[in-house]
Amino acid sequence: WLEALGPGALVWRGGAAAEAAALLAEVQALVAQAPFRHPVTPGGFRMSVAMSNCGALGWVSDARGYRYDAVDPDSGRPWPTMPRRFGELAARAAAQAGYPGFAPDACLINRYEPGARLSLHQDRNERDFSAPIVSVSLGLPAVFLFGGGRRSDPTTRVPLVHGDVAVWGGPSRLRYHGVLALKDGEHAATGNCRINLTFRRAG
Ligand code: MD3
Ligand code: FE
Repeated sequence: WLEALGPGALVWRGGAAAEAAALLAEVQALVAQAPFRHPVTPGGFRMSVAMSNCGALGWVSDARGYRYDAVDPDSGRPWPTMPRRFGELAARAAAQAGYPGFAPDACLINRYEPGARLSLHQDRNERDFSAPIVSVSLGLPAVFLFGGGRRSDPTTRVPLVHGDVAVWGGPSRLRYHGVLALKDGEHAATGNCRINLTFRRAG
């Protein structure tokens, strides 16, 4: 079922549950080619979330800044191809939310281990903010923080569990957001971590 979060933003509860195992098998194959790493922010901090990418473009961060790049800086090779199943799920979710024709060219794969968090930020490295962002949660549950147009705006807490698919577009596309520190736990599908797939039109 669909749960509205705000203008242009909703969660499709359980939207990926039926194919979660297949998605995680794809993740395993992808990170064999482009292993998880902890990016360093331009300010010099090691991120607690481990990341990889697939698709034509991947999100990278280093001392020079945040950007999308076609090449994995750790290997010098292009990012692995986005599995067909990934793009189709993202497009299906976006269409249900009122964004037909979503064709993501970037999939960021985030791995949260207990204690890992993502502080409040905006996603603004993409070229075109008219495309939504679709995110798929797998494994351990997390608490998502959904803010407003300014960092100081109040936030609401949204629980995201295994199989949930969220779509953020339109007036919500540039809202501040983050993820609270992951609680320790064990999930049958992922063990002691949460995997989040974030689909974007970046180029
Ligand atoms: C709301 N990832 O990678 S995805 C990120 O769970 C990121 O790994 C989180 O934020 C995660 O940048 C949350 C959900 C998300 C992504 C983009 C948004 C929510 C958003 C953009 C605007 C508003
Ligand atoms: Fe984000």
